[in-house]
Amino acid sequence: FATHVSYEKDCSSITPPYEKLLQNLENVRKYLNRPLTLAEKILYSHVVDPDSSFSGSGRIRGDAYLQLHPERVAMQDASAQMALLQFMSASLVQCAVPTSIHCDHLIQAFDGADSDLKRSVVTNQEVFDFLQSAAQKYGIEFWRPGSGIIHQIVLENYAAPGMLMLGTDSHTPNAGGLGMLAIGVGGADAVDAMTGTPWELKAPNIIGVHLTGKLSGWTTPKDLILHLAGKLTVRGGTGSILEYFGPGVASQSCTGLATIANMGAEVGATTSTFPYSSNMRDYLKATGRSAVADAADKAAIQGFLIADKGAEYDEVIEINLSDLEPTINGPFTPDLATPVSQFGKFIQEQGWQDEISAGLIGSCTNSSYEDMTSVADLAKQAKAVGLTTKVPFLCTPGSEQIRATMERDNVISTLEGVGALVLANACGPCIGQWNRTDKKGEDNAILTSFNRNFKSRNDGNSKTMNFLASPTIVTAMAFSGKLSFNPLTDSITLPSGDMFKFTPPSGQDLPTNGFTVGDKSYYPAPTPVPQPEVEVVIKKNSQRLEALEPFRSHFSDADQDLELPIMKVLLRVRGKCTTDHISAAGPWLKYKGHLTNISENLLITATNDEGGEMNVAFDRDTNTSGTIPEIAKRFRDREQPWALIVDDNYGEGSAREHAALQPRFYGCAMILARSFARIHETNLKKQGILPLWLVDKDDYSRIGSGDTLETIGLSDVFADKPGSCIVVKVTKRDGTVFEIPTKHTMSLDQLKWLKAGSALNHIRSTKI
Ligand code: MIC
Ligand code: SF4
Repeated sequence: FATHVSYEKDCSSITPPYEKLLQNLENVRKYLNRPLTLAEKILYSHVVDPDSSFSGSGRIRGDAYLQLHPERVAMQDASAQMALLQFMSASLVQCAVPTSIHCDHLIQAFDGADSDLKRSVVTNQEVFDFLQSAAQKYGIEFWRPGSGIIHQIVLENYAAPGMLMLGTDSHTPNAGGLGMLAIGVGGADAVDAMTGTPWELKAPNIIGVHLTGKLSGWTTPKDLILHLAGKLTVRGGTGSILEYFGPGVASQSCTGLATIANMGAEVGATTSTFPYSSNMRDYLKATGRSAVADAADKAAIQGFLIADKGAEYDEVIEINLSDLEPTINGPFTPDLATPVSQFGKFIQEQGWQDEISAGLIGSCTNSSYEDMTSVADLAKQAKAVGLTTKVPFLCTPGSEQIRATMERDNVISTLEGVGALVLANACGPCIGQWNRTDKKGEDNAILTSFNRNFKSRNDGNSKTMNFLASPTIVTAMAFSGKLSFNPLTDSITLPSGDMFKFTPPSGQDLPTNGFTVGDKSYYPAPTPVPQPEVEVVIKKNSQRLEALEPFRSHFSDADQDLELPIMKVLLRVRGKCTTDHISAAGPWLKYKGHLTNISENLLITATNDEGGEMNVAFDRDTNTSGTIPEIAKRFRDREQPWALIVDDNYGEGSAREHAALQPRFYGCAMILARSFARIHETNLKKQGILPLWLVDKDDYSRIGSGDTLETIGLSDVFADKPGSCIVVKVTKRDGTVFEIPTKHTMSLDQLKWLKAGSALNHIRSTKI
């Protein structure tokens, strides 16, 4: 249908340099004489020096380290603080690439958009002042509190087919909905791009996801990714890009593709992308970027925005969209997938209560116009028979543009008419900023259309079972109040005794009357000019912000002994340990810019495998125990370097670099894992912690707290001796000694960070 274009943006700084990228790609093709996948084309065309990266004879995917030039950086208010504190210590006058800051994570959800926003601005004033002054000084686009969630704003304003972007948040891949590569990283990686230092990435493998068939009825793009998460598990995408292809792509709306790409983070994928489609073009036009659409059309004709014929994937997953049904994932992990038709039985088998205590829709994952109009369709059907939602029903629009368009098109009034509470355009309950007053400490179940459902995430209550579903399933369930309700087959009994059954929801992917931008004051100037005279505001004695002291190198004489100092094991962590376990969010979000204060939460929800208790560590030197931060601090005060022994997929979840900064701050030098999550492993390296993989996963249980660890062979790795590897010598408390083999993934550049004490120390030494 025709979409009214309500405005047109200045696209000069947001159109990818297609001609240059195509030229680079020609250069790359000289070396790689084979058809390339779409993701390879985008990635390799951003390599700084194709001659040195591709001229060798080795494998690229899964092996080669690529030095890349991303075109843009986006940061949210929680992670931007550390990123900027690090950027500032590089002493540059401006950012090397266009960069934006988005105030979204720090906004609380108490009683509704207006008052929540006002209150949050007051309580976080000093942080927002800091971010805004840094933005002015370095020429960064600053999106004020209330403007919306980073990923929604990026999709609406900055994303473009074929672009390479970094964001300091794990759901940055959301922008892949526009056929680009958007990668979630820690702040220190963003600083690479912001300082013009090539950003390094091990070339990912490419998993092809072949889509056939068509979604229909209640099944949405969210169900596709919930289903895929069940298949791949939270580790299945590690080290890989998910590249979707096949006839099923073209029928998806651009925002639907963004939902799928968003949750690629939940399976550990580096990012997700899709071939350029007419729906992407329509979305670009509807969001005021016709110039980008025209340029992308041309680049597509030149073959840039699709895979080459015959391109090979490392693995292909087949999904027939016609076979999918709505899916509900959880609780406590995003990969426990149950089709809605089986869900009632699943709940019964587990012996869980059948009651829902709240329904939450929106967030960066699911707040498109299509999502909101589909939900409004259900609300209208329910209203017509006199129903309101049975449980609190909260809605967080993804941006001011979405909110204002919803308001103009009566979507908000429709939702409010059935009992919804519309919250500020921000992360809110998705990141534990939900001031929930009921169910404290009680067993209960909530349904959300968000992307992540680790324990305690939304309301701080570890007994809240949190299930993920599409916005329409969440809504239908909120009307029924029961987990066992299947809206495809079941009816709700009305007070009159009549039965009411929803007809499948229908939404509209783009508004017929165009988007309305809403409050224009939220928009920053398109290319702000750096103002070096501006002073970055850090209040004296602030409890929220603290300048960063460089970490000391582990090596006292860097030219002599390049083994790590002798370490004690602080703790062996049991099972799932996400970045939420390592550095909790919720009330701690306020200390994101203050390393000393936030470090008080180190691993407080991690389980000690020796004894099975949460937040307990043993100090074997004094035969005492304490909380994990207490004992870690003791080690630091004794100047005793320490190590952690951890389980599979350590550091799963977010891009939160605090999860690496905090242990380093207390003196951690090495982490031995059964396996690591990608972003977190890089974050550790950046901050000067050596991540090592256990070759034999059973060695995990042979090492315990108080044991002494020494590296053997690290100096050979530094010297790049062929075949070198790192062995860890373990001395048990009873004096028994044995050695265990490990694997490392350090590139030569990353070794320089370890030697210098952190990547930033290294950058600083090269920029001076
Ligand atoms: C999340 O969804 O977990 C967050 C909060 O957005 C994090 C970022 C952070 O902790 O700063 C993420 O996904 O990276
Ligand atoms: Fe915000 Fe939640 Fe999206 Fe993270 S996942 S960016 S907390 S809305």
